[in-house]
Amino acid sequence: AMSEGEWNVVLKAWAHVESDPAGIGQAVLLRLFADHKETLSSFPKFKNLSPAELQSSGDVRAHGLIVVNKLTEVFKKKGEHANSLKPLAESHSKKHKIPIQYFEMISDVIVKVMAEKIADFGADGQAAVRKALKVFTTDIGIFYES
Ligand code: HE5
Repeated sequence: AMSEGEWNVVLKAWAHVESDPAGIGQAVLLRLFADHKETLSSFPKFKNLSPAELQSSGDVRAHGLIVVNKLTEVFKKKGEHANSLKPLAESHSKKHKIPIQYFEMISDVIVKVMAEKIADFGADGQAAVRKALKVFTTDIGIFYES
């Protein structure tokens, strides 16, 4: 579990993400599709787009915003997030059929994109965000199995 102090480090770094949630969300999805091409086939709306079309797609940007906003909501709960995660886990496992590994992939990508975009995202900030995303993914995974 995460300490109060670790959650506060996460929320301080995440405040930079909240200052441009659509831009960061778009960058995260584009990097996910570039680094882990298999994830693109989970998106019926995106899977037939070329790399150039993905770059300029308003739908990709809109979905990036939805993903970031959900993480903002979850992180602000500082671990008391079970009630938020259940519908998210059920839609991803049953409806969208997203392998849990894709949550690990997007977690790595989020930390990479943050490291590129945030000037003062040091080792402690990166470690705290990585840990928060690990808790998030583990707790989603519990609902996947049940
Ligand atoms: O589940 C929903 O709401 C509870 C539907 C909207 C939604 C989706 C859909 C939300 C809020 C999220 N995703 C949030 C979210 C946070 C984590 C980091 N997602 Zn999501 N997703 C949706 C993730 C992680 C994640 C990894 C992958 C490969 N997600 C996906 C894929 C995915 C897909 C295919 C959809 C369905 C909507 C869509 O296709 O939008 C263009």
